[in-house]
Amino acid sequence: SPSQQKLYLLDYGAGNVRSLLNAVEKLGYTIKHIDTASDFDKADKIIFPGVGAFGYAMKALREKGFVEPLKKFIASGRPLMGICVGMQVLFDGSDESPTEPGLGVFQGQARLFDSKTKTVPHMGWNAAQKVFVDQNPTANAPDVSNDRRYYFVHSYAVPYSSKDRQNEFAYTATRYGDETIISSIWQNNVFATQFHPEKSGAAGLAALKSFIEHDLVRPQVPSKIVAPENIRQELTKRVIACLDVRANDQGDLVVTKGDQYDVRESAEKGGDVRNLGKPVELAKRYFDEGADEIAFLNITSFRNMPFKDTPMLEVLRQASRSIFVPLTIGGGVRDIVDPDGEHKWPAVQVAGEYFRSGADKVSIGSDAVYAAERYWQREADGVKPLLDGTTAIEQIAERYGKQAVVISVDPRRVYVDVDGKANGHNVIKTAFPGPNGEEYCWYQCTVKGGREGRDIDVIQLVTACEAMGAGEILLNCMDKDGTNSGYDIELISSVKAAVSIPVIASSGAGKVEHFSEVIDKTNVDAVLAAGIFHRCEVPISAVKSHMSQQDIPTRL
Ligand code: 1PR
Repeated sequence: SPSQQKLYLLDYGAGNVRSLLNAVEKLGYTIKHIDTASDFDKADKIIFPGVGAFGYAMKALREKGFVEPLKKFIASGRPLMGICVGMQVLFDGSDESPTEPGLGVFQGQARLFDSKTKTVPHMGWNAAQKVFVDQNPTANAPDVSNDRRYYFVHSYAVPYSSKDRQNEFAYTATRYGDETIISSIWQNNVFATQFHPEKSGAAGLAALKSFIEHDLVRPQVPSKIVAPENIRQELTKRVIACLDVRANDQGDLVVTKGDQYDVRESAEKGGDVRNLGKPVELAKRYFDEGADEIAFLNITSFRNMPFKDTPMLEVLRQASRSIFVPLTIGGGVRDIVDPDGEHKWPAVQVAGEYFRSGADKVSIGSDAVYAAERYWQREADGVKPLLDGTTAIEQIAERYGKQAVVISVDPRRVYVDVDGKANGHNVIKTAFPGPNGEEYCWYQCTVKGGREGRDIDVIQLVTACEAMGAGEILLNCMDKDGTNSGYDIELISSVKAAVSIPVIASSGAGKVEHFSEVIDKTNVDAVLAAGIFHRCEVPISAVKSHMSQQDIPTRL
């Protein structure tokens, strides 16, 4: 019976496996870790997660002596489920790491998506469509349904082609822009998904459950294979709930919300930090209400305590136990030193602690601004190579994959009289003139929660961060934050045009129409709001039904 079988997790130290453990527990099962090569013999079933870079995964497997035992396990006919990079490494290789061959269980090569025609990484909720019409349907098939949406996040994928006989192991395919990829495979005792079931809400839990509870051994080769052109494009626009977290004056951890970054009540009202609820409780509510992702921004980053004691680690541990959509954590992701002055935490280790506690992505604010300043300085000085691998962005992306690195930008408008470059900054003509009738502006980047402006504009920042390997831009706007007056379309359009990584629109949402407006006018990849969700003014479900009425693809 499923409850007696010995289920193992093949953890080789990459990214967030806590979500997977939590998902298995949520389904009522326990799972052990494979620690040594001999553990493979004890396992009845193995789940092989993968987060991060292909080369890192293969290297880690090799160094742990897991390559041969894993191949032997697969050959033995016992069920294996691979996830994301855990699926890709089953193939011959990936263009991501040309010198590091894959396990070669399946023929095929993971290729980089074409970023000239679309946003890369492919990030968000998409369909996984069955690619064959099974003449002998079996109850023991992986529970993946054409009608549901699954969470994908990856830059490389194995292309799907119905002509290729080798693709007979494909189970589902997914369309992303002009490309169709294999989104899950199923052959004999191996089932693997490119999407993350542990991050795909109820749909993902169902897929995982079917693997745990059945022996998913694929019967005879299928009959009719669906052509790639018949796989529909289904990627949705994500709706993200954002929680700014800090300690209030009583020392309690609260979700707060600023008005143009000022999180305190007015002096008449006592001047306290605005308290809009408890972080884990509120996040859970947003998951239940259908948020596609949740972000926690630790806005004061608790500088006066050892990093291991930062309450955000516990917030993540608790939140990830009952929330099965991606979690982002930001605030204080940089090299830090504990108050004892001894214990040093390089940014990549800070991020690692967050991932192990349940985060899927980290967001970097101030540190990204400093890194971008150094980047442009090197460029001006003609230093080669331009990238030296020392920044937090590069190191976290290298270790955990670029999809795990979000840049949180806190820009504000600076009005100028003239077109062209203002002190070398990218200037736009604005439909909303400044206080003295200025018709042009640029967006200045700030650090330290908006308290300090720097001599770098938002376009310089995002392009440098993209070059360093960032995977996504969370684009706030200090002028719009908390105003409920709508997103800054001019800002968002200019950033969206400057990068090919996903952009999240943030700051200013006040009603459902603001969400559809920013998507229609800027083609932004995701929309984020805070205040209106916290104050229950507009529920997430209302945003989504409005989007779907406007024919904007959304996960309902
Ligand atoms: O610099 O890497 O330590 O990161 C600090 C992080 O904390 C940054 O991501 C920065 O944006 C955030 N932060 C710092 N101070 C504040 C503040 O409000 N005083 N919050 C702050 C940023 C903006 C968004 C907000 C949207 C939507 N708040 O988080 O959720 O503007 O709000 P709305 O829908 O209510 O308009 P580092």
